[in-house]
Amino acid sequence: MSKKQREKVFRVPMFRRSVFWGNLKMIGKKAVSAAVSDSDVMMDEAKRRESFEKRTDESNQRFAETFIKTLLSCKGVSKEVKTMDILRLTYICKKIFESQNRLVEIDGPVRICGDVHGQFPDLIRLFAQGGFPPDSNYLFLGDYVDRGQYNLEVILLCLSFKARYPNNFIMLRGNHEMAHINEKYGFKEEIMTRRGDFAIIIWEEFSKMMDVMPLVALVGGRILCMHGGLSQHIKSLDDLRKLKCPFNTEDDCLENDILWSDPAKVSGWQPNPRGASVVFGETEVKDMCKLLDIDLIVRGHQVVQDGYEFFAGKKLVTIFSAPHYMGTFTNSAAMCKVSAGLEVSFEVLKPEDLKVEERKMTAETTAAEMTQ
Ligand SMILES: [Mn+2]
Repeated sequence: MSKKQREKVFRVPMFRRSVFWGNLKMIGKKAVSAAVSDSDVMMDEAKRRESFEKRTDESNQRFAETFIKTLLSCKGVSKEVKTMDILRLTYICKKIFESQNRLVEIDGPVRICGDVHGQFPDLIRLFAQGGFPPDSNYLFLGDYVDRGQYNLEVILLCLSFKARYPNNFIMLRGNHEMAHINEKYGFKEEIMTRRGDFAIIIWEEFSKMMDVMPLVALVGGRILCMHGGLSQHIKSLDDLRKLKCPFNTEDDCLENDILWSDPAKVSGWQPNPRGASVVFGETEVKDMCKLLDIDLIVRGHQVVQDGYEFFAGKKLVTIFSAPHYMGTFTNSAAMCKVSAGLEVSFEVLKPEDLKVEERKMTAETTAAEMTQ
């Protein structure tokens, strides 16, 4: 397929929210009644693996393209998302994550996005603003799932971009990409509600894939990116190249700090009020930049009013990409745009694009219709 044709297939001309919301309802309904095929293969992990291993890279790429088209065009009406396809996509991405480095080293240009938390229409708005892959490269900082209402659509669209463009679409792990967290905050419940008999297998396969997602990325050798923040266990970039995978999510360890820690107006490393990991002050940020010889730390994990917020004399920036977070905040969403020459700028989606009340109502109506 020529580049021109491919762009034509993936380009979504303009995000029209009424049409989109309408179509989204249909995906939800269809997913609930998703037809089941190959049920014995689906039930047996060894048989599943055998059937997925047989597929060529070309076949997997075509599969990912179809998945992207289904999710973007919202033709969920005629092209329902089958359980077997979800399992295949998680399998393909697990293999990709395992084959890539623990510290993902990439160059600009790239757009860095923070937490999305199941807000699928807003994820589409981000892509509409920044350019749909492969027109732009992306680096997501984790927390695709939980809290929001379209966790499945968000994680599936991101994974299908990952499967199709493994080197240009980077997905880091957030603290919600952990089974013991997302069984409490919405993702597991959404799967159980929407996916019927095979729901638990789907959730387990998502969990196995999440266990091997990378935790850190380095852009142009100068910009360090992660979901939560720093750790006093980081002594060199090599420590980040040797991160454990998978790791014990119960441990007080470097890996958990990267997923959980926060910057705060404190001195030194202090216990985190979240009850997990630590908070760290401006001095720790500046010292870490010197130690690792980097210019900037980009992280997500906290809602910030303007979508981005600097800390420690612009040595650290928090990015949050779920506008109107949970329908209760009035925050903007932002993307951090890094050029080929590593210049940093921000693209902001302001809340006025969609009034809070209007948005809340639509979301509630949609949710009600989906569970009928
Ligand atoms: Mn988080």
